Amino acid sequence: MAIRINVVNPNTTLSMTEKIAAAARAAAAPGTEIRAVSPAMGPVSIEGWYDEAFCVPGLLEEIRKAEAEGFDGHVIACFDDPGLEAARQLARAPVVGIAEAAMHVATLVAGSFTIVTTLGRSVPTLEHLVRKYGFAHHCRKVRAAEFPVLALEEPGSGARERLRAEIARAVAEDRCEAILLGCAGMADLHAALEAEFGLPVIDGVAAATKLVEALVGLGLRTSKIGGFAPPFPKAYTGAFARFAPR
Ligand code: 5HY
Repeated sequence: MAIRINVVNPNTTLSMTEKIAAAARAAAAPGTEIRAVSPAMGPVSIEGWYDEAFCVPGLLEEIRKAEAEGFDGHVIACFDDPGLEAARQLARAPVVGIAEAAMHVATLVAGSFTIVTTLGRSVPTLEHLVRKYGFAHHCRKVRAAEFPVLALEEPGSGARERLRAEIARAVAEDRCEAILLGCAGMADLHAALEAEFGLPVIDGVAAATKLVEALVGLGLRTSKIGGFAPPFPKAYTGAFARFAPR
């Protein structure tokens, strides 16, 4: 079954969008078309609550456009899962965030997991998601390797070495049975890290891509009888006028 998945990198760094696209395509089934985009506006990287807030309008615009183009499913490719519920209000197709996807997949192959992300200021957001999604009993720890998101785009930045060192500490200290890569910019690293550390190392981009394929294959679409019903038509004023629900 040929399906089309809209993968949105909510930050506006196109090299990361390409890396995310490659990871999604590597995971996708032969008949699946991956189209990866960034919003036309917003933060170049998402590091904490404020960046996350300002990535959402542009993200939702990409979801709305892809729905009009008839895409079969959507992936939100940022480990903060920004705008996930608002996107589900706009979409009939399934919408899967990479953090939620990674956590679900992890608990099917491991009894516990540690998340390793970029900066310490992103840790509270991810700890919130762990509780929100119901994985507090599985998550041993959320760790930060302490490098900025865009260091993953810079060869020689030392980001990979810091990530490996933090994973080594997680394996030694946390009694975790899997590692979740807590940033979409790490998507190209999971195979090498799994080989090095000898436990499942889960990339949320691949996990979300396969879960969207599974949901479409099950004939499941976003429920419209409750919180994910379309937003009520109303006026939005000022710069947000064009985002008004029609
Ligand atoms: C992400 N930030 O996946 C998150 C991860 C983080 O721009 N893409 C980003 O480090 O908060």
